[in-house]
Amino acid sequence: MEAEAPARTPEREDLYRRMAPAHLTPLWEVLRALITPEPRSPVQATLWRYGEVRPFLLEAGKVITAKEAERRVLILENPGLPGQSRITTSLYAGLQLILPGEVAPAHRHAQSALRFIIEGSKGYTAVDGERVYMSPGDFIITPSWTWHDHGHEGDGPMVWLDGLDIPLVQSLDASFIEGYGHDAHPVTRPAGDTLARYGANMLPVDWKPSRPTSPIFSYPYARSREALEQMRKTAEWDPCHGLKMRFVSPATGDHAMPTMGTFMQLLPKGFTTAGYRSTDATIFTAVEGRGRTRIGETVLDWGPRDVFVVPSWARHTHEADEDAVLFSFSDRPVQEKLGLFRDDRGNR
Ligand code: GTQ
Repeated sequence: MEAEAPARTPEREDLYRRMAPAHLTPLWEVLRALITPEPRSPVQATLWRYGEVRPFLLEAGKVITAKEAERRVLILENPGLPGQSRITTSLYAGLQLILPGEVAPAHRHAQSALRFIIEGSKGYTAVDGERVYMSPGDFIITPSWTWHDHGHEGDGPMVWLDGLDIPLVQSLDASFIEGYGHDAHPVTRPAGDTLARYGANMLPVDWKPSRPTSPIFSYPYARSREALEQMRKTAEWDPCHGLKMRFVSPATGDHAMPTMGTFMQLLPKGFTTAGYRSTDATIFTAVEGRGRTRIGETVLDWGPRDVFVVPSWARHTHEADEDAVLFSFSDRPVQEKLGLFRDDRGNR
C-alpha cells in the first residue's frame, strides 16, 4: 500500500467534478481514511466525576419532571463526538434521575438498555409487567422491544447509569419506539419472579430461550460482589484485568445482552494491571474504591460513582489505591459475533 494518496492533477480533478452529479467519487482519494491499518477512533478518554454531575442532575429534577421528559437523563457525550449523543462510536450512556413518587412512562424500543444503579433504593423499573427493584451496584436489563416504565417508592433521588446501543441501531437504520399510552404497564408478575425462575441455577424444565437477551432482568450487586470476594481467596489475578467476570445468560452462557457486553472486576488494593488494549471501547464506573487509569498520556483518577471511557485500541493500565470494583460495558458481543474483536495483552 502506498503511503500517500495519488496526486490531484487537473485532469483528475476535472473527472471528479464531472462525475459528482452522477453520485460517483473516486475511492483512491479516500481509501487511506476508510481502511486504516488499525482503529483510529475520534473517541476521547474522558472521565465524568459524579460529584460534578450530580448537582446538574438534581437541578434538572427541578426544571422538568420525569413524565414530561419521558426519561430525565443527562447524556454523557464524548467530547470527540460533539452533538452526537454518543459516549463511544457505537454506544450511548447517560445518567437518569427519578425522584420519589415520579413515573417515567411505559414505552418500548428496538434499542436494548442496561441500567447500572448509582444512588438510591426502592426505585424500580418494570419490564413487561414485572417490577425489578434497584439498589446500588445492581445491573438491570431492559431487552429490545420490552415494555418498561420506571418508578420510585423510596426517599431521595434515585440515579442510574443508562447504557444503550442507540448509535449501533442508528447506524443500521433499525430504530422503532412505541408509547404504551399509560404511565405504567399493568403489573402481571410478582417482583422477584424472573430471578427465581431463571436466576437460581435452574430453568423451567421445557423452557427454551425466545430472544437473544438473558431471561434474567436483574443481576443484584450482593451476589456479584460476594462471588468476587469468594474468588479472591485463590488470588488468581489476571495481569491485565485483576479478577474480571462477564455477565451471562444462564440459557446460553453467552453475554447477557446481544449488543452490549457487561463486566465486573475486582482490583485489590495496590494492584496495577499490565497494559491492555482491545477493539471494544469500554465504559467503566467504579462501585467501590479509588484508583486511576492511564491511557497514553491521559490519567483518569476515579472514585466511587465516577464514569469513564477508554477508546478502542488504546493501551491502558488500571491502578487501585484501595480494593476497587469496576463495572464496565462495551460492544464486545457484536464484534465477537462478526469476527472483529481483537485484543492485545502486549506491553509495548
Ligand atoms: O429508560 O427507556 O437513557 O428510552 C435513553 C432512552 C433511557 C429508558 C435513556 C431511553 C431510556
